[in-house]
Amino acid sequence: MTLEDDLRTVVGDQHVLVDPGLTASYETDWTRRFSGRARCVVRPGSTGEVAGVLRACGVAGVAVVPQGGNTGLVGGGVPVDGEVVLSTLRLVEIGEVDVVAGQVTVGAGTTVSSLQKRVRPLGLDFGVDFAARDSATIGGLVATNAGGENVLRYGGTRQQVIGVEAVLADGSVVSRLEALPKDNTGYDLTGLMSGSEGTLAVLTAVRVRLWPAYTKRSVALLALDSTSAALAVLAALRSRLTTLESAEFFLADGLALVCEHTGLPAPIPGEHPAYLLVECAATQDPNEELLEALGEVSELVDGIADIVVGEDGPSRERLWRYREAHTESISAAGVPVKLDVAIPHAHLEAALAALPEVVRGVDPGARTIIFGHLNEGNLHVNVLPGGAGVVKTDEPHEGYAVTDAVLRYVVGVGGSISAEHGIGRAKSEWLTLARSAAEVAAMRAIKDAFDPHGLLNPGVVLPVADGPGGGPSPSIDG
Ligand code: 2HG
Ligand code: ZN
Repeated sequence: MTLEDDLRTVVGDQHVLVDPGLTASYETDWTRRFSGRARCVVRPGSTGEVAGVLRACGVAGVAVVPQGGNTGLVGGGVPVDGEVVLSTLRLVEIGEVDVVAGQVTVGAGTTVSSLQKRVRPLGLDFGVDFAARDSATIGGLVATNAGGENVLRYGGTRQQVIGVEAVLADGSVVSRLEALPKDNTGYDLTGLMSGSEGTLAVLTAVRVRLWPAYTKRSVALLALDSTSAALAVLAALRSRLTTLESAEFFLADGLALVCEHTGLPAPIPGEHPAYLLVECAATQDPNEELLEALGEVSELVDGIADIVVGEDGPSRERLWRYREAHTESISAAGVPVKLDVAIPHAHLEAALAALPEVVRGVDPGARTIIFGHLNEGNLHVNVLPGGAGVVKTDEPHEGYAVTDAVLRYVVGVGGSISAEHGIGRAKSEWLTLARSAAEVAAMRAIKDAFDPHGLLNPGVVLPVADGPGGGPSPSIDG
């Protein structure tokens, strides 16, 4: 019996995909930068089937790459060479919503938008949201500890997770889906799963916290002379508006790409160095208090060139489109190197000026587009490489020099090499740049305890010593 035969016995013939025409969409990530070859794609329909898949792969000694909606941006959910891709897309059951506790249990393959559709009619909402909501799955959000557009108000995914059900590498199931708001019994395995990127277990279900659904919303887009002005506006708005939910920023070059790609006109006449999009949400219409706060802030902060406000649904959506269309507009212009970093606010203005230069130092023809989540200093540094022959030919792999230069700059100013997308394969070589030898050793010990045979997502988060993406990592002390 082959591994494929065993897998067919576990999940049924139609859920083991081997035909290249059927496996292709699971083998390349959304950016088209990361792709590999899967031995097969297996689509279990229950926790028991996930356990059976892991047991069969363990016996065969074949590694497993867990995958949700395949919207990851760091190469953490696609195969390299010959792994089994375990898709969670059939694990979509949504349990009964506990409106008193404000909780619900969902299958790991449930998309953000299906969860929203289920709970919003009950007056509740999920705390994490972002542009890929129609494809990104809750299991993927937990695996990457995704952030998104509402972290300012609700925190990231880890803060939304009350419990998980997960299958360990040996096929055993840990299940902690009870709804107790206070429970300190032993180590927090649930917390450990958030951000583990499929390297410790396969998540099959998640119990999430729900918040009151705020249906009344107001959005403003501000054109600013500098990012410092944007930070001053944000600080002033945060202290005036308890309803503030999002504070997103982008720059002139990103906006130009979006307008070119979408055909939208400029939202505000003229070209401005920085744009800040803020959204308030409440049970009562927050428009008046947003306008009042913006009036006060305009008196206080220098450098606000113009403000447009979106009060009704269509105008709010139109303003959001300028921010949310950045990812697709950049991808339409090429295959970017995506670096998702966080910078302390005190260094933000300098970093925004320095990063394009840092990139040009290693790739003179590159275009660097930066946008992101201002409140968390989370910059999405997207680099469209220069023309052929410009990228260093002695790079260990494409994008290495740009990644190395940007991440060294970021660590040098006390920033994080992964704000919300995870480390994946894209950044595992730089883990030791950002974490001490003692921390990495502790992470390796955790990985070895959960997955002693290296079955789950090898090379993700922790670099493999030898093999693709492996080799010695740049060191924290130089
Ligand atoms: C966003 O904030 C996502 O829109 C994607 O995190 C960021 O495309 C990116 O670099
Ligand atoms: Zn983001």
